Amino acid sequence: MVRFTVSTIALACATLGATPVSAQSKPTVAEADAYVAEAEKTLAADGVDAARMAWVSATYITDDTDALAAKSGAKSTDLAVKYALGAAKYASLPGLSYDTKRKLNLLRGGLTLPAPTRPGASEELSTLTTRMSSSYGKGKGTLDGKPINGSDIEAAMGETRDPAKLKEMWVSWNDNVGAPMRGDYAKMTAISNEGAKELGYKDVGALWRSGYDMDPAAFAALTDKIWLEVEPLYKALHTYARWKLNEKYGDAVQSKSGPIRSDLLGNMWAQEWGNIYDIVAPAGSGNVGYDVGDLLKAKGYQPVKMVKQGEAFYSSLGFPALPGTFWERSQITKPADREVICHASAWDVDNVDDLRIKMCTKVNADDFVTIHHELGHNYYQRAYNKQPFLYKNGANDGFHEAIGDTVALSITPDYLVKIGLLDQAKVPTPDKDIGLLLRQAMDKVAFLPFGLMVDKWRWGVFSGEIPTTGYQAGWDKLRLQYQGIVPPVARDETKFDAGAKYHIPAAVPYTRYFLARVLQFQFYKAACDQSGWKGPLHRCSFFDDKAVGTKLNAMLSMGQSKPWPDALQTFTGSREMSGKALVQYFAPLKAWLDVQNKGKPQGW
Ligand code: X8Z
Ligand code: ZN
Repeated sequence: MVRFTVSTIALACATLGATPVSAQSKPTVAEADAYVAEAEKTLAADGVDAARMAWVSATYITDDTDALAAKSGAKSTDLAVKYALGAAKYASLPGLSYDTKRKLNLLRGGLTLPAPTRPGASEELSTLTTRMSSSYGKGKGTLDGKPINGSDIEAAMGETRDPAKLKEMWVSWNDNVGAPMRGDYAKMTAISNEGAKELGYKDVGALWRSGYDMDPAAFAALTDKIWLEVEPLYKALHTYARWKLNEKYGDAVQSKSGPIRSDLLGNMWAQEWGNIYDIVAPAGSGNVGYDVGDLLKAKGYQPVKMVKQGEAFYSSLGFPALPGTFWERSQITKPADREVICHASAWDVDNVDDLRIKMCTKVNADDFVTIHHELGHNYYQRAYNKQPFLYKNGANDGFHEAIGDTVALSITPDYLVKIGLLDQAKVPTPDKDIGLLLRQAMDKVAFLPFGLMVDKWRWGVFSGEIPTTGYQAGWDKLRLQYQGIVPPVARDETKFDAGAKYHIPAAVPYTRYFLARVLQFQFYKAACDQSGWKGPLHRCSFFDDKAVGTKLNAMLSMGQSKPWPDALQTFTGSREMSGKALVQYFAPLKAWLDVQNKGKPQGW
């Protein structure tokens, strides 16, 4: 299964054989050890069946696979909840070994959406989540009045420059996909909150924040602290991008001050803006001069070849080739004859070597990065496959999301020459460094406030601070506050734009991507330092560096066996997650943006 966290499906189902905590006598350390061993064995075995079920339903959506997936999900949740409740009873026992204590905590906090134990609740919860995920997978918007599926509309939002068409796609997607889910989402929230309370958490948001080897409130404060480090950079990019959009589209479409119209940014969710680099590129000589998507197309790359190219990078670091089954079982392109969930994911079906990706790959720059991203999950999964079951996970979920992105930061002009995609004569000269940095910032920096606000919204929904009657207003408020963007048309409480973003119906926590965005720069800088790179950081590619690969593998193979600061220290020497490496990478761009932005309206 997609082992982003120990999810309910990964913790799959079978007979409930856990060692019971005796009602009469106090539990003993030996009983706690046996309980953990039993849980690991049962959950590991049953997780494989659940993962197979989940794979089939995600790659072949029908009413039948929905029904089977819902049933399988409910059984997995029941089993995981049972072990979580049992774990809570042992957790404070004195004299527990380090591993037993850590694993009991992982068992207690490992569910993403817990169901309460009352009869029927897990079935109801699973039916709701399956229905929402499957509706998202089947979702369609329109372009020129004709239906267009999710992966096509995503690509079209990156390529289209006609504001009317952008608006049509944005409104139709959000109206058709998000709005109908509103009722189900409210029910899902209520039931899973009940489940979280039974496990001793205030609500589901509190459960999610508890998975970081630190006090949950301190974790929330850490994310805010990181945001403050990177916010000036985001504000500078926003000011500059708004100016360029105004130059291109005029006041009637994008005003010179205030928020940016979100459908103009080259992405359905305005989360990454790299697709409109052509609009913001520095005039004349500063421009990069190539687009990775165009290079791939010019050289006749097909999706499988793009994945092979990704694999070759990991091989160059010393990681063994992907197994033959990866190529037989992965879904690399969208099947023509059936509905699937196109949103990219990486799977480790047997927790050993049955690695797969599921994508609807397009030959463009976004998907070239996404391939490296997904493969990062797969190589992480394989690196920790000798760990005990409960440690088969990332040091924290941000680590899991950061590995492939770290590798993708190495897709520099010189690397593109090495793999034959770019002619040596077309390598951007040093005077084009600002263009290169700006292209990266449009994806990496633009994402930061989005990466933070998605779970600010969900934390608010789970805590009740954002009421059921205020879902849309709460979403729009955070989009404005953090990203400085507005929808192209007025929204009201019949809408549910949050539901039009995959991770909301699929219940995948999102703070992981915010963490990954800063962690990947920490990892990348460490790798480049290890390789002895002396030039500008953004020109470094650690392709072919076996020593970096060995050190990376040392961190990856730890899985979740130690608190994340230990893992971070293993690779970077530091125990602190921070935005400093990202800020340092973009420092020359920040200085340039500040000059461009002089005298222009700032903020929104
Ligand atoms: O969901 C993903 C990956 C799968 S874990 C494709 N990402 C986030 C998103 O698309 O919203 C990667 C970047 C952020
Ligand atoms: Zn991912």
